[in-house]
Amino acid sequence: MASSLLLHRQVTRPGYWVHTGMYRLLSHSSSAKVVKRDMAPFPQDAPTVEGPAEFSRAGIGGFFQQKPVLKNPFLGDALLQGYLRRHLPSEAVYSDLLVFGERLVYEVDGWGRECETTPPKLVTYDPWGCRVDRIVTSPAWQRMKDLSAQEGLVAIGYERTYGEWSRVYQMCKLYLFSPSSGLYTCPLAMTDGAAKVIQALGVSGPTQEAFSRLTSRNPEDFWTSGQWMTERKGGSDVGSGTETVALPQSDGTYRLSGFKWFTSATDADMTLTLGRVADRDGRTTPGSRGLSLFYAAVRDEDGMVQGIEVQRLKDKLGTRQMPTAELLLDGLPAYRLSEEGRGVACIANMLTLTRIHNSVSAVSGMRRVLQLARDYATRRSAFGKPLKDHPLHMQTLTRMEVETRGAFLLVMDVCRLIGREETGHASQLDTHLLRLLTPVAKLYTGKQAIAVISEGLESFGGQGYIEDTGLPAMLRDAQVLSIWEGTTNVLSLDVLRCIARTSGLVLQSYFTHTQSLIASDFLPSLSVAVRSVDSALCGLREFLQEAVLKPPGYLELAARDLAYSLARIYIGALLIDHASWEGASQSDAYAALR
Ligand code: MFK
Repeated sequence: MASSLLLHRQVTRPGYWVHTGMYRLLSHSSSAKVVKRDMAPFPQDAPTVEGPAEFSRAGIGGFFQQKPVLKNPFLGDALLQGYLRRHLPSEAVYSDLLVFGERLVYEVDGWGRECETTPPKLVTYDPWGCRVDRIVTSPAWQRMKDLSAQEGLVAIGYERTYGEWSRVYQMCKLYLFSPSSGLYTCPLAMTDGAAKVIQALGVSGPTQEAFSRLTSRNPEDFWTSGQWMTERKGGSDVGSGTETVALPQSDGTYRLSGFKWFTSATDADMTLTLGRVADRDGRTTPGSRGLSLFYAAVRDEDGMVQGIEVQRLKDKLGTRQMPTAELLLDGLPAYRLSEEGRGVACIANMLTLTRIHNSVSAVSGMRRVLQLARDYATRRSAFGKPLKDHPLHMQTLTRMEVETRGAFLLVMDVCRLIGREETGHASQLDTHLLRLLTPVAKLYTGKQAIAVISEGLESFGGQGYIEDTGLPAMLRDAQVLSIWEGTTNVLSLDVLRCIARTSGLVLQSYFTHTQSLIASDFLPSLSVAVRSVDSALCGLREFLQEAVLKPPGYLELAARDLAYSLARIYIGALLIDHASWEGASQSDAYAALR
């Protein structure tokens, strides 16, 4: 009654005649009769004052907010350009990334959305009842595969045209690609990891073809690889959780039987996986020492899965563009690649590389949301002026920028280190740093990506929460970055493990190198930042000296904080180092000071 009165009162005010119709609808609702406008003599009922035309009938008002516009992500990234000018000043690289940036905007980004809106499906049976277990992906997902080959997104890392900087080049390209890729960077990470494992073990026999396909630029030949490590009992604890058994065959191959609980991008052509070789009596060795590494082709020549049943596709918070499946391995033909019992040690190469890819994706997500938020700040006005003129809003974006810059420099430094290692240029210090900083970068950027992207969504107000803007998917997809390829805690413990295994040498290298980054000729204006990093380094050293005297378990509890400190101090040093370069900009100096 009260609402009817209110509505009735409103019709007397200009511009609200439409409520007359609503009033009629409400007052007739008890008899379940809907009064249609064309049935009711609407003009007679309506007040004589006409409302603004723009709010009449089908009109919904004249204001429409301009959406944020994606521009060439390479051109919009001053730090990336500066970093390359400093370390890899190649005309060819510059122009490749420039052209690729255009392609991303005008072609690929739309495919990425299509991957999200057309998620993969599992077809278990054909119309005639035959079991087929076919994973059907969107045409856009297929195009991503072709594009990945054409653009050399894996190949660049193996062609090594730019020597020790080839990985940096490859990862810069992936960094541009990732937010538009519809998560295709996931299969590429595993593909790259598989190629690296195969190369490290020596390309021969069945892996010869695999290696050339994984690193091919020809879409016809290009293969992707899976990385099936996770079983129901073991996500992080691979050593005790892996139940898959490998039965030796008379021809030297194996048949794998087991259940893989998470297999990402399961439409892959091949996979690397772990299993336990059974002896003649069917016995296996428990724990990590019983695990061996296997290579398997996923499909036969007719394109049918062989020795595999796809149980179901996972229903996930994010990464919906990509099929993640539960697989029953039922006699999957496989080749053993590692020595027996050396599975974890051999797949570690894959873990290193996929963790680097993960870090690249994390920082690229931060950069993308920032680019969009910054563009939006020029298009959206509130309280009488564009968002870009609101100091608090811009301060928030600036904080995101500093975080993103720091993460970028950390990740690129790890890419630099792996490039040096792969080309035989790595010193002992580089090798130590690579081992220590890979988990540090992965865990730190994975968490920061979630924080920065979440903040980024907020900068669009309610629109950041609206599904078909494409923005919520960014946050959903970021959430996985701190989970897969080792959770934050597992990686924090990996940091402790590598410190222990090297008797602290990785830390020694860390201190030496970080100190050298801030000890080189820095600008006088950066002295505050230098002092700050220097004192944090001293604090960290003191903490570690005390920690080793504490009871066992103390460091384990501190592992996450330790890893974060390692990340933040190193980032501080990298920002100072970059800002001290002769070609640095004012923004570089500002970021270092922040
Ligand atoms: C866009 C990016 C997309 C990324 C792709 C995502 C696709 C998703 C696919 C997956 O999620 S696959 C599942 C990923 N699973 C994990 O990451 C497992 C996390 N758990 C761990 O990392 C554990 O720390 C680990 C399984 C490695 C522990 O196993 P163990 O057997 O207890 O390891 P242990 O005994 O410490 O080391 C065994 C050997 O491996 C040692 O070599 P040696 O025997 O020669 O001494 C270690 O040095 C070596 N190793 C272990 N971790 C290593 C490593 N080497 C280098 N780096 C590491 N991180």
